[in-house]
Amino acid sequence: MSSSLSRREVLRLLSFLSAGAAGVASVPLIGELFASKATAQTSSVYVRESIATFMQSPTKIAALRRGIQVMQSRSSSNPTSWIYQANMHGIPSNESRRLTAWGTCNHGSFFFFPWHRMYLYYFERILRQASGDSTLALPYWNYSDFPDQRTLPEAFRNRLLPDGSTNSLYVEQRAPGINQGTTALASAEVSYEGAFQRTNFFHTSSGQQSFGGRRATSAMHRGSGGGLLEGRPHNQVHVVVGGSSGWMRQVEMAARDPIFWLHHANIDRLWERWLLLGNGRANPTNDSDWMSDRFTFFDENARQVTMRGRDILNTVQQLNYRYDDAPLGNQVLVNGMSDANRSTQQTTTTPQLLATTPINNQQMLVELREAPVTLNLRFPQSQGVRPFSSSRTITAGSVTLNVEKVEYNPRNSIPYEVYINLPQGVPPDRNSPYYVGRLALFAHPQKATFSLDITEAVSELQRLNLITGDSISVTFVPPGGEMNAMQRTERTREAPGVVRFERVTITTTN
Ligand SMILES: [Cu+2]
Repeated sequence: MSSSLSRREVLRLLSFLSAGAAGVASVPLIGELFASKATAQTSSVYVRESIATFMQSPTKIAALRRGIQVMQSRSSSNPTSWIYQANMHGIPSNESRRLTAWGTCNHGSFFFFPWHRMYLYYFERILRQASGDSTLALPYWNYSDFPDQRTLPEAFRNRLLPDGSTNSLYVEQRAPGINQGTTALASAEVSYEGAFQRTNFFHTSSGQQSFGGRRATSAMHRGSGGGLLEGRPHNQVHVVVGGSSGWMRQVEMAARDPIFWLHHANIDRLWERWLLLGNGRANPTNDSDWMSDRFTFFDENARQVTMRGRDILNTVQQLNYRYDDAPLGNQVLVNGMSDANRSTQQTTTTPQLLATTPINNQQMLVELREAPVTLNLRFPQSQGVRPFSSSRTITAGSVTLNVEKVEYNPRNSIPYEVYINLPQGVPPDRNSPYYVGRLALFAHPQKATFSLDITEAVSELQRLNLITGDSISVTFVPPGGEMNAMQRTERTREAPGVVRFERVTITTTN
């Protein structure tokens, strides 16, 4: 799946190039994206650039590092300090203070997107002022469109700069392999296709899916109704970068890692891209809670402000920023999706059970530790046709892997790799068609169901005849090298906690 996805991504890029981004003013051509030239700025609109472009300007990188350093030098009770800002996302367990707006991030509901946009907006203003560079805009990490940009951007990897000074973009608390640049994000971890196929911004009950998350009437710190994009790439990237106990995998620490802000800028950019696809894709502007609920932030003068959904709908007109990439045409991004397919996305059928691990009356828990675990799933007796046989096309619907009632240590647990039908004796490979992504328990409530969209993976396995229709298995694998490296670098710390759950199911909404 991953290799074909990359190919598809390349094709997409090529069709974008040939389309020439006609009619879009001041959009950089791809050649310029890689060149060091800055996008011509005709107005006062700040342009958030891909870090690959941004890094080519020593001036810009220096401004970014300086801004972070200055923020880090401020007292944690100062709202424009690095720690104050990070604590707005989540409060570390050893922190007894509860200052204004701390611990107010929104996950697992349709407030995820607007809250993080507001958070980034004020953070960017603070960072710009701290840097002393009035032109500084937040870069984004484009692991989405370019497979060769899926390792941590180089500027973030080293503790020290060539002149011996401290690199404020570096933190030690990342997964092994991330700071070395040897671990790349896999296609199955960053794919946004499933999310982009959705035309509904929100959903209203569990079992449904949407781009942006379940509807809520008020702020939700840790909800279980995350939208598809929040699941992947958002949660996936958090746990791959953070590993078992790094900062990015913990809600309370994530925003202390400078890469957090570039990751979220990319998520914010993908929201813009989704809207551009049209065909009913829109923000929920009819929802009064989404539009009018107020969230608290601080501006660059440490002045307390509030913001509502209605204040952040248009990034150019209301927030004075845009992203450096062109609005891609519909035909480019939704190729392979039929109209009939798209029209069924909105229907609210209850998910059908395709397969499940056996349930016994004791509700035996499955425990994941340091060794791989394979579970064989059974098909419900009532099923006439085997659910994954070639005679049954499931590619038109969506298929979800559910891990039910998961318990885990939010500060320290292994982000297991998940494989479907991995044959015995075949070494797990995140670039193989069996790989469907991580058990990405980020901001995940205890004993809630973790869901992963596996539509693409299953249809690819079907195409390759790797699902026979007689059986299906799910394998959880600790990331290669993770345990050894953890034991080496964190000998004095506690071992990652056991992950427990009740059962695994595969469901479809078709
Ligand atoms: Cu995040």
